[in-house]
Amino acid sequence: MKHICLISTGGTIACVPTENGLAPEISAEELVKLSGCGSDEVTIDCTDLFSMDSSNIQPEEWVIIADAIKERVGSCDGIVLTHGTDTMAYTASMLSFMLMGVPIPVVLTGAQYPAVYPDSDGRRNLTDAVLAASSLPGGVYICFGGSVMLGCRAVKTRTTSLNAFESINYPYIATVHDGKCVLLHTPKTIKGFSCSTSIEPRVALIKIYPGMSPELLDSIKDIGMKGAVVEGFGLGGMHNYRRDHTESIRRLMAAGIPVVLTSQCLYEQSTPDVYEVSRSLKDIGVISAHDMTTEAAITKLMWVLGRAHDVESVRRIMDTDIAGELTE
Ligand code: ASN
Repeated sequence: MKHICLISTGGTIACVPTENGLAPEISAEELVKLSGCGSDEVTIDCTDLFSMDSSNIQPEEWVIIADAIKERVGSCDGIVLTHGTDTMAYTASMLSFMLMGVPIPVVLTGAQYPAVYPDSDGRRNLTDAVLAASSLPGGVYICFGGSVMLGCRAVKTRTTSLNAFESINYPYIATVHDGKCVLLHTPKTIKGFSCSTSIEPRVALIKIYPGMSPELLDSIKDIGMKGAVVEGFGLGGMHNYRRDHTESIRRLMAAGIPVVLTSQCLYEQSTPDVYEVSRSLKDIGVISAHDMTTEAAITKLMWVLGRAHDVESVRRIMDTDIAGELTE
């Protein structure tokens, strides 16, 4: 008999139609009843942590979620967290860092359509997530549309389709069908569980576009940002003439604000090494996100800034694989 803790936080899976649109109101207990995910082989212990559209999930909620999971590690075989899909990849990435080395599976799931709708994907997703949480090795995952992904490699790539998430630059962990969770790839084991929720949310995420004013980058210092992720073009290029972004990034780094370079492309790695136009970014010491997703890069930077304060220490941790988010 497996013992699973189900923690609900809201999202479409828990929504009901209201005068003002879909609003999350269904409890974890009701979700279990609707999906029929309990069985003779599993007991499910339900907790309603909060009931929010995930567009409102912020660093404060991540800390509450991580603490709720930490409290339950040791008293159950796995945890299922129901969550809205819109920011699920951010939460899964942040939990991967906050709960580094978690010895049991923590499986996030949700739905594109409310579980109360007759053709909702939510009931299947929840049943699949309970199966995944009963059988996977320790780690943070997203289970959605029959696929299980490492939490820090998942990205929401579709607004309405049932296969809303993809695993980016990393193999799928498992597939769930016909009541079976089939392991496809075993993630590396991280020894020693520690829950570390100290983070620095004052981090900017800036997408470069043709003609963008470099003052936009400069201004993040004036509004108190402690770090930035910059999405460059392709491998990580950006203007270095007429409007010189490199010079703005140099000023930020010199002021002790670490800048992480990532790509606007979803797949494959970013690097300032290849093109002349971005070589000076390397010279000024920009930190490469390598093949991390933007969701992993921004949440990792918040987490790293919670424990490291100078640019070189931040670089060292950003360059180190913590939870499978990075191919070293
Ligand atoms: N707006 C919803 C949420 O993220 C979307 C969903 O769950 N499908 O909470």
